[in-house]
Amino acid sequence: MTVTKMQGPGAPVAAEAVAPDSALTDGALKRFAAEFEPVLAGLLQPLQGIPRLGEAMAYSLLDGGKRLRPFLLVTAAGLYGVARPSAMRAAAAIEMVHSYSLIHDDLPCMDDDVLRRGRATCHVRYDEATAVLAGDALLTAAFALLADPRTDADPACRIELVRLLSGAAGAQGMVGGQMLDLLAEGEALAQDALERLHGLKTGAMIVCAVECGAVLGRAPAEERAALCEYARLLGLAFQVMDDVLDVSGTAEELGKTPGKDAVAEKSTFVSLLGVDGARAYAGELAARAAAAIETIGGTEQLRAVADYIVRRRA
Ligand code: GRG
Repeated sequence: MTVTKMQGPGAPVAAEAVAPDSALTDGALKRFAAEFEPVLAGLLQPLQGIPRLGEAMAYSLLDGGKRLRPFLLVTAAGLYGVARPSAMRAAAAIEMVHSYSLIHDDLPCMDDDVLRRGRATCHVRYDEATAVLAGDALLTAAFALLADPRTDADPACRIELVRLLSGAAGAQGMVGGQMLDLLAEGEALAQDALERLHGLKTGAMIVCAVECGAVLGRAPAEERAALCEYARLLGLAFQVMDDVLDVSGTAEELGKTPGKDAVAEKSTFVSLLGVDGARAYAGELAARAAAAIETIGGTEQLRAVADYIVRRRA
């Protein structure tokens, strides 16, 4: 990827900060998803005893999605040599919370969508009550996974993981961001307000994924902080590109309904900056994200994710 020097606020960023090979990440993500799938299915299996509920949980959790947050967690943990089964369990917890948020976001009382990951949303395939319960069950299962000694032998580490996930998922994170998003429908938001909203709604869980990897790895404090800053910028770049794809992608490419932001009269990075401006901003953010971890050894793969984020088509 050719990265232009950033135009906006913040320090200038060297183009070399971004690892060049975005195909590497595409292939690596797909390989990771294939390895992650049976782990996720195995962890879900004991929770599937209740008819319909278990099916709906599996329908929404398995066989789909980019698995970006789990990939980030496992890759960050890998920097510090964390045992893969431990990292995979924490990654499964993050993906369960992500999956719950998508189920609830698609409900008629929220985004009212019928298409997710290229197929019917959970409430369309089952019914609203089942979708609410499947989301609730995935959310609560995530914390049980993190609290289990098989995730990490040290209770202090497990408590820290639980603290991070509850913070990122709740009122001071994703749920708070979702509320701001609902309140903002029909309102013209300034860029700083839009960034705050998305920092909570989308960014908090991305930061949480990377930080959980650092916590499992007992990363030194300054490296943990740098990884969090990388993830914050990455999360924002991800959201800016989500807005771009909402106006430029097709339902077939995205696996979800495009054009919904305009219908809901939402402020987006595209409405504020235009499509080209938003793309350029996402590129700047990705370069800054990569630069934040440039001095940490072994971070090529994480830096390549920043490139992938701005090139993704779904
Ligand atoms: C309902 C509590 C609650 C929260 C909803 C995450 C969220 C908050 C809403 C999802 C709606 C949305 C389109 C958000 C923008 C960015 C985002 C989180 C996209 C979906 O994540 P991907 O692209 O999805 O990683 P996959 O399918 O790849 O897992």
